[in-house]
Amino acid sequence: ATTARKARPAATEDEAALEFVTDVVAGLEAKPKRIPSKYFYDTAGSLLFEEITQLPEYYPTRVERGILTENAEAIAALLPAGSALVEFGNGSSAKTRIVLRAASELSAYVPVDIAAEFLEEQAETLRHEFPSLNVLPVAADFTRAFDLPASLRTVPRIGFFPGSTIGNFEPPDAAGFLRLAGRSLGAGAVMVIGVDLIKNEAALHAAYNDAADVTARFNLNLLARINRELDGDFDLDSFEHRAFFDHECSRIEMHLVSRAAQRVSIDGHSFDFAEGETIHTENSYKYTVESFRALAREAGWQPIKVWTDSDGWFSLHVLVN
Ligand code: AVI
Repeated sequence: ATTARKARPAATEDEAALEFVTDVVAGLEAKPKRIPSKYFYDTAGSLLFEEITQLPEYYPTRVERGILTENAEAIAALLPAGSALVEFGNGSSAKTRIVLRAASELSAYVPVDIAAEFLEEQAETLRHEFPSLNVLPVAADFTRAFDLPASLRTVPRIGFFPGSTIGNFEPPDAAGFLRLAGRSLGAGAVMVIGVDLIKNEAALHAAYNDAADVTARFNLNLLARINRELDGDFDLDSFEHRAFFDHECSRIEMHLVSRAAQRVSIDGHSFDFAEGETIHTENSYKYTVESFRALAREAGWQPIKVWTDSDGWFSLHVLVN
């Protein structure tokens, strides 16, 4: 078992490195230039994202935590006793603990994440905090099909996907993810999912253009990561952060704007930038309660309950498969 556990992350890491260089080269050869937002999250990027979640302007984390705290008992009541809670992501957040504390009759907690080492560390911490809970981490890319531990074959499953991470998927991919999650979790499974809502543009704009420039550093870290891991020579001072709300698409777009005409080399390839040309680095889709419910239905889930905060800024949905 020890060998299997060690071999899996190593193979996954090699594949991930190859996919990173392939995606970056293809993305910078495309017009307009783009890089998938999943590459934000190396160690430095994950720490910067942690910092973002604590910013006064970045309401999603705070508001969702409030919804979970206020409705923890009602949420727990919707989860069948003896179920396994399968979190899409590493479960390092305070939100996981709110659910684990309220749903005391869970048989297991299964965080699923690609970052194997961090996942195992977080699992160990949770085992100490919840000694009677069976914590069974799965090192896998949760956007693809993965196997749940065999011991859970006959146990009802609950999916947990907080943080509005679903908003970073293109809507067809969000539906695809939900469909796949439905297959992994099985018929009759429950899904608890956080979804950020459309709101006044000033609040949306501020959340992605914070005064302390943490989001700018988070965005620019992508270029620093390419320099570190792919032998790139991006000059970070000659790119700047841009984020804005696109009404038509109901999404925040993040870009890195080239301040000058320049040539950048990465892994032996060169890329030319015109002054003002951008790399599109992220979309963060915002939904209405109804537009998200329609997406969930299209992906085979039945919406049974939704909570929002009193301002209607964030929603927490319960879906049944
Ligand atoms: C992880 N995800 C939900 C964040 C969001 O709000 O779309 C990522 C983020 N990008 C900039 N700030 C936060």
